[in-house]
Amino acid sequence: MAELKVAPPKSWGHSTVHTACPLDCPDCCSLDVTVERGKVVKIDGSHAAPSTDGYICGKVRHFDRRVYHEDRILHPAVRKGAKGAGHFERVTWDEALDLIAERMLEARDKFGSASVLPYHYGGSNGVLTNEFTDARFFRRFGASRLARTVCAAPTGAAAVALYGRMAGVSYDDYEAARLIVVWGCNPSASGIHLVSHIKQAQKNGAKLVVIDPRRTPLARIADLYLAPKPGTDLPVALSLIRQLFHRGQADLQWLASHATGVEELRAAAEPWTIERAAEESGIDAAAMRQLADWYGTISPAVIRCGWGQERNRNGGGATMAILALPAIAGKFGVRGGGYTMSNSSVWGIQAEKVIDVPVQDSRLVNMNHLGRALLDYKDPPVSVLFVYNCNPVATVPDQNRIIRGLMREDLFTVVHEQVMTDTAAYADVVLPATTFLEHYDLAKGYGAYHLHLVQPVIQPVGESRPNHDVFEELSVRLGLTEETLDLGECGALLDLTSRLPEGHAAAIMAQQPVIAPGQNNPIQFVDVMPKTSDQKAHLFPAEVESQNGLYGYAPDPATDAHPLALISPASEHTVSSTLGELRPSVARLKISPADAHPRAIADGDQIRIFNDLGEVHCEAHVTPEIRPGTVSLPKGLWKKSTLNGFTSNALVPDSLTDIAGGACFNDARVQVALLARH
Ligand SMILES: Nc1nc2c(c(=O)[nH]1)N[C@H]1C(S)=C(S)[C@@H](COP(=O)(O)OP(=O)(O)OC[C@H]3O[C@@H](n4cnc5c(=O)[nH]c(N)nc54)[C@H](O)[C@@H]3O)O[C@H]1N2
Ligand SMILES: Nc1nc2c(c(=O)[nH]1)N[C@H]1C(S)=C(S)[C@@H](COP(=O)(O)OP(=O)(O)OC[C@H]3O[C@@H](n4cnc5c(=O)[nH]c(N)nc54)[C@H](O)[C@@H]3O)O[C@H]1N2
Ligand code: SF4
Ligand SMILES: [Mo]
Repeated sequence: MAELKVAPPKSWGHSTVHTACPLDCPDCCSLDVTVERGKVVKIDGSHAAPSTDGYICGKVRHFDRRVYHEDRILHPAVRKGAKGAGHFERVTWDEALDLIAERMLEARDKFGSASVLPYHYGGSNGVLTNEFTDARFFRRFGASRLARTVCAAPTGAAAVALYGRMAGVSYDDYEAARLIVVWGCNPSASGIHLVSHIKQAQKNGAKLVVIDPRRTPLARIADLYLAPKPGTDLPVALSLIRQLFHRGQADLQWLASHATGVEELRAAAEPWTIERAAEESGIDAAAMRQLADWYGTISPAVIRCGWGQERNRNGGGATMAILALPAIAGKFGVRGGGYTMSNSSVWGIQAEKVIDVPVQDSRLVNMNHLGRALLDYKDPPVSVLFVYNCNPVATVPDQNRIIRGLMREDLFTVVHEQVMTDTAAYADVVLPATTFLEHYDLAKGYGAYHLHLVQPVIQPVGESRPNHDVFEELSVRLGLTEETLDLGECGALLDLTSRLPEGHAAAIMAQQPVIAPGQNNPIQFVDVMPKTSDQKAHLFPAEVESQNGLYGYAPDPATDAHPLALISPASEHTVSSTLGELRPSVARLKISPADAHPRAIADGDQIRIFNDLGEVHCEAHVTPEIRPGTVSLPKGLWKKSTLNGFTSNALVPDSLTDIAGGACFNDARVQVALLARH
């Protein structure tokens, strides 16, 4: 492997630095960042990655507001005063790290090393800041393991089971489709670079179908819009499958040679007539028949499957049934035909090689059960909680239980963060973290097929440090390692990318985004095959454990007291809760006129949303853009964005999805009432 050294940009005067956006977004944009006298003055999209096409979202264009925000954590600090009050006193890095090392050793002596719980999700979602030196550190220590299930657990399990995570249809190939089905996905907020290709396909004559309880921007321009009750996609998809078989539109010949489990899936779909699925989902039966008709007759047809349909008790089965559709209808094998789910695994990056410590057999904690883990787990109790890359008070189910857990006087909480989040306020020690404009990372798209080098464009703000510095230093302090990895050197970076041909690794280091080898614009079942044992689609993967039985349906959890389904989808203002500090005003609950009028709620009124788990006070946005029976609050709100300091997750149960232990954000069932007139 070539010896390459990554150096920070030489000139800290006026310069434009090429880098990439690693945030949790499918698009993985290439960026040009302008720096003047060491400060970021402009962030823009570049043309280095074709899919970026020179433009980026507003969130990252203004990311400098986070970098220099008054809530930015500038130095390590220890708690002064009550937990959660947010009062801290500055200490040095040495003092902070010594204290953390001391408390970890104390916890190990008293309760065993599994009493330390690392708690993290994507953070900036880069390859080096995530499941890397952090994993090495916690494995060496023998800490509890975390099942990272807050997102994409059911969709990931479904995609693995059916197709071994086959690479998906690329964004630009949507222009070749004649029928596009956008299912549980809102790319206008969550991955904007797909939208222009969908619009171009429409200009080329393609039909667009959107399946979403909310009228999203794409739903507004769709040829057919289906608004299911949240959590009912499984019957909808199964009824389409049934209809395809009954109308002779299942591609039996293709299925015979490329799929297994066909008869079992057919049997599972058989009870779901269009009428019964329409009744269960609240969709008009004629609209469902229209979709079945189009999907049975129009090719190429592509499904953009998102994550909206996974976040409920049926999320895994629903995603499996949706992903089975292109196989049943014989949609693979042509450009613009098939599906796109997540492309996150196409790189085959092997961080394990560098981590070099096997996964320990220690206690496994499902991250959706954080509140329970903190309050109820006894053997051993959670004594040290180490939060990084995550803001669980804002983003994880059952907010009240989590807060009660974080208030435990005998819990020692470390939070490594960029800004003073709602979670950091409960820390015993806060450590300042760099942003992606201040450290090295590798960014890989999970929609776009790009892998880029992320490099520091400015010096770390304040005393902030990247994750690997913190974990490597702590490893040394705890006597777990002698040698530390310097990510300014290329070694670790290149090792991670060593599955790439050498030229590609060198290109990445030279700031050229690299496209997944052999997987740019793949035609499914031609250029890429399922990564299953026999390269076939496994339509009834019996090894999958489902709480409902495979393709089994669990009914709506609504009650008379809490009849409304609360969803909390991605908004264009934040990435999960990242940038939530910049949200200026009180959040608004989308509620349909049909639900608002009987409750005497008018647009702009102050309202309470409540169930047995909690209560949120905010304002009403009365709009026909949400289906009756469903209400919607933005995902990722901070406490300051509501009137009483609680957000959607205060109303979300910590029940788990049918498959893979995922979060059931959209199984929150609530009542809404007037609080005060506008
Ligand atoms: N701007 C922005 N971009 C983001 C993010 C963000 O927070 N903000 N988050 C990033 C992350 S972490 C992820 S995982 C992705 C998520 O990307 P998406 O999947 O596009 O986002 P979601 O908002 O979770 O869900 C998509 C849609 O599903 C709908 N929905 C909710 N429940 C159901 C249901 O039961 N059935 C159906 N059919 N639809 C339903 C919602 O109304 C929403 O419009 O986006 C990423 N990109
Ligand atoms: N109600 C509801 N809740 C949801 C969802 C929903 O649909 N509804 N969606 C869920 C989804 S899809 C996801 S992916 C999760 C995400 O939930 P989280 O993992 O909590 O994601 P973020 O809110 O983006 O918080 C990440 C934090 O990491 C910090 N960070 C970023 N980079 C670094 C770094 O390099 N080092 C360190 N130490 N910290 C860093 C950021 O400042 C940020 O505060 O939220 C989930 N929460
Ligand atoms: S968040 Fe997504 S759209 Fe915005 S710059 Fe990053 S990759 Fe691009
Ligand atoms: Mo996510």
